[in-house]
Amino acid sequence: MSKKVERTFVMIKPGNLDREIIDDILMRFVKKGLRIVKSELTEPNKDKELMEKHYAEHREKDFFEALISYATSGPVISMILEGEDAIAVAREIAGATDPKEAEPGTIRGDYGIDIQRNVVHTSDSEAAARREIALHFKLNH
Ligand code: FUP
Repeated sequence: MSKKVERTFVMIKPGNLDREIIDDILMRFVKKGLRIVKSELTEPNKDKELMEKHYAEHREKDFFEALISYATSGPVISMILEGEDAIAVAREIAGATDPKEAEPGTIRGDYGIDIQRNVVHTSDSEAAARREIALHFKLNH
């Protein structure tokens, strides 16, 4: 199958900035060949609407309120990563949603605390990547 250069949106979630794991997380993506096109320390804790839009697909779920409350509990690092098959590669590096199920060697497997505090978000499709990049960086890439 041919590979193509893609961009994906990655976010290091609240509660991780003072855990001394940020450089390791960034290096995992870079070592796999993804380039950091843009990165920003942002404060969605001051922008609940942004996170409600980010997680809009989960609006009807019973965990939605808790998820938004966590997602807006502190600053995050937002990034655009680019590379071959960037969307799938970044999700592989992140690991399964629930850290209990994530393989050792993945970010969530190594650093995830529980399903909510699972360290990173990465886009799950091309449409999601486009939407999330536009939403978080207020522009289209
Ligand atoms: P992922 O694409 O791996 O980030 O996972 P999902 O889109 O399925 O879920 C988005 C976020 O909702 C997860 F990162 C964590 C949170 N979540 C919960 O808090 N509780 C749940 O039961 C399921 C997901």
